[in-house]
Amino acid sequence: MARSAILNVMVAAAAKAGRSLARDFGEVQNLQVSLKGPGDYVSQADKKAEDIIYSELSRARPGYGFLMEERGEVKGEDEQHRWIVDPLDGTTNFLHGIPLFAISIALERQGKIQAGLIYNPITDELYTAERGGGAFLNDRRLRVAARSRLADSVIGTGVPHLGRGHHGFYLVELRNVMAEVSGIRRMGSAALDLAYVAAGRMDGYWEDSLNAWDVAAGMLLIREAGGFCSTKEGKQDIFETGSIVAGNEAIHGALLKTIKKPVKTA
Ligand code: 2AM
Ligand code: CA
Ligand code: CA
Ligand code: CA
Repeated sequence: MARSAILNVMVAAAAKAGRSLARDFGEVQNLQVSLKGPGDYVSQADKKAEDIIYSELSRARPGYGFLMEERGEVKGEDEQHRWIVDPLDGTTNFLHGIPLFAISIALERQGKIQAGLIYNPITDELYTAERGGGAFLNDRRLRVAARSRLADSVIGTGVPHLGRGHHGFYLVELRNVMAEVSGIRRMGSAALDLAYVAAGRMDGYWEDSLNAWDVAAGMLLIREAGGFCSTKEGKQDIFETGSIVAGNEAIHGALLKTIKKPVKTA
């Protein structure tokens, strides 16, 4: 598959950062780890990977701005373009030796996501998408799953934890979804969750309290794989509230309805 110049730039940055993450994953017990907030860890591995991506992308496209998890917003001279980067999505998995984590890189042009990449350096699975150009896992074109009933579906989610607000509403959502689906999965990497939905491995996914860098690349992957994603309120701009619901058209619609069902008192 011939990749565009911009995807080649993103793939090269992710490959280099991925080698750094894979090395650090092999010696995870020696990494310096610090706490950003309750339950919110960051390691040297996150920072090294982010530094690599920052310098590779800056060199290839001087002047583009950045929004990165560890650096925050870095304004560029070029106000049309911005990279949205999570250098390590799934830090908790990483620090526990669980090989479910990914690099997520998206390129925004005039406020629209133009290209997206999600890369798991341990499985060497590379997900890429360009606006209007389809979504791919390595060289294979992706399509969201075709199952249209929740009863047949496996649905991914993210479970709130220490430091992520009050959780009562989530338990209601989870109870509603549990009652209607074939299975629920909790992987611990929002970027991989979205990539798995794009690849048709999971039929749908929902989570709250996410940031742009968790979802920017994954949303494009899903849309380019024929899927739908929105906030829980059905808004297209998921950066507004930080919740996300994804799936094919039928599952996306069914999930939106199901998570909002009122609490039943038995
Ligand atoms: P991270 O590993 O990059 O921090 C897991 O459900 C998802 O939530 C992951 O994408 C993870 O991204 C993110 N996450 C983990 N801890 C978080 C926190 N304290 N606040 C917001 N998002 C978090
Ligand atoms: Ca983090
Ligand atoms: Ca993240
Ligand atoms: Ca991260």
